[in-house]
Amino acid sequence: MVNKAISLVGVPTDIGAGHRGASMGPEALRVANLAARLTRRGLDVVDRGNLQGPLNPWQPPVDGYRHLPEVVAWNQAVHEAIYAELGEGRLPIMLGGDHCLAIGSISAVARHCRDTGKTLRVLWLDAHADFNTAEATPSGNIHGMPVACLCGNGPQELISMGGQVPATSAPVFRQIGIRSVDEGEKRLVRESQVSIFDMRHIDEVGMKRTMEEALADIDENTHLHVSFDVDFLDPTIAPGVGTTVRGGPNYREAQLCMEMIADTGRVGSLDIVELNPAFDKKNQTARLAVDLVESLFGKSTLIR
Ligand code: B3U
Ligand code: MN
Ligand code: MN
Repeated sequence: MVNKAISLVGVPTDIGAGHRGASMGPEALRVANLAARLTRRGLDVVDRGNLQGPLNPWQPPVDGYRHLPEVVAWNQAVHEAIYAELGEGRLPIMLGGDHCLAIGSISAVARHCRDTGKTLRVLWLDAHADFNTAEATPSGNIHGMPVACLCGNGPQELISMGGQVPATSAPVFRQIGIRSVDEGEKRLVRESQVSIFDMRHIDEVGMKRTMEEALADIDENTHLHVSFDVDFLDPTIAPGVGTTVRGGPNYREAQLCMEMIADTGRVGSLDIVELNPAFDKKNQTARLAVDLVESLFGKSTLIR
């Protein structure tokens, strides 16, 4: 259980995505009652409303990147907001928005960890490795690049966010649920020290052992950041995302994943990203995301 006050920070943009609509994610999570459900768990929750930034100009890539100046502007706003919340001793939940925004949030968390002497561990729950570069990307969409940027491989404006280049490093990451990696991206991932627990691994050893491995060596000095890309989930239960990839974790596996993270008691910040209400049915994916976030904050079926 976390005993910190929680701040919800909405970031209504799809600036880094390949489909429009993730900009509606923050409101869909509010409509699914995220704040009230966490408050009901006894947590002190404040909704800070939405950050502001440029409109999506919907342009083709320039030098391998789509909308780079706008992506930088949104991430700067995210960085400042998340860093401020952490500085006040609060636990920020970023309501995305697409996954490019993790550059701002995780660079802020890394900066906070440097300030406070904490050890950062990032759990990256996603169907994708998000390790593309301008050369490797098939799309130019920066939501496919945040992990590479955070590890120092990307445009100067994004890799220098938060003052230190790189903002963090590959060994900090544990990627879970991966099942779609582009050809050029595969080589980059292999050459990096990012730990990947892909779907084959989960199939072979199960979610329980996978999470034990991903959470190994966490101690009381660890700040756990969870970057929850909703396309982590199997599309049969979570259709409301821009890029569905079949063969993801089912409801029970996803619940166990969240419960085991909760059991560590070390969650210090969270992103909920890539929720796209334009693809959803009756807000079911938002409601599922809220269920899972409740588990992440300590809800379990039995009293343990
Ligand atoms: N790897 C592809 C697709 C993608 C990455 N992240 C999402 N989609 N959500 C790319 O465009 O980089
Ligand atoms: Mn992602
Ligand atoms: Mn994804």
